Amino acid sequence: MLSDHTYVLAYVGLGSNLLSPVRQVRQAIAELAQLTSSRLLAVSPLYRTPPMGPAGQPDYINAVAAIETRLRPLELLDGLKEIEQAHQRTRGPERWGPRTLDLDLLLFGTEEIHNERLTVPHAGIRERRFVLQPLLDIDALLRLPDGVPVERLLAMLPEETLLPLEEETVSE
Ligand code: ATP
Ligand code: 5RX
Ligand code: CA
Ligand code: CA
Repeated sequence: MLSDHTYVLAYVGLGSNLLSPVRQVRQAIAELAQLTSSRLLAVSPLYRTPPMGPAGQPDYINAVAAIETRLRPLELLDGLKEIEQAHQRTRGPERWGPRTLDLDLLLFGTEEIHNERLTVPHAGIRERRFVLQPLLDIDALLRLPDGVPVERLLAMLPEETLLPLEEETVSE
């Protein structure tokens, strides 16, 4: 199936900073593995990261998952939003406030998508170490649709190391 061109390799960013974030992210990974017409291929290590954007909220747990999918981009987005809802994601008064679970569609093959509901590659991808480092962990040679290596984007960010929570093993 890996060679079936009707499958697209998509990358999903996971983030949580409320109600046991590690548990939220682990559970979300299990739910991503159950997405229809899709297969979970790889998961990065989990990282504990200081909040970017609004300060004064808890640290985040961030990770990235690679998924092979036959869903179209908006169908995949709907699936991600369903999983967020299953985690009681609520919206406070403030933009970018703390959340139980955030699932962002980072990359969808080499497609560039710009519509009302979806911007792919994700609009923040180039500036966020907590996204770029786990992408690099999964594929050290990964490039964005414009051809820029993720490795190069990481090198351009201000020096700061992300420490993985622990090594995640694939087999049990
Ligand atoms: P950011 O997108 O900067 O990380 P956020 O994750 O807090 O911020 P949300 O409130 O979760 O933003 O999402 C708002 C809307 O963004 C969603 O309802 C969705 O329609 C839209 N959106 C656009 N592009 C994407 C994408 N690539 N992945 C997920 N949602 C997206
Ligand atoms: C807004 C991200 C402004 C960066 C956002 C996360 C900037 C976060 C996350 C961490 C947000 C979107 N911080 N902040 N992890 N999401 N560490 O997932 S809100 Cl500059
Ligand atoms: Ca986000
Ligand atoms: Ca989001």
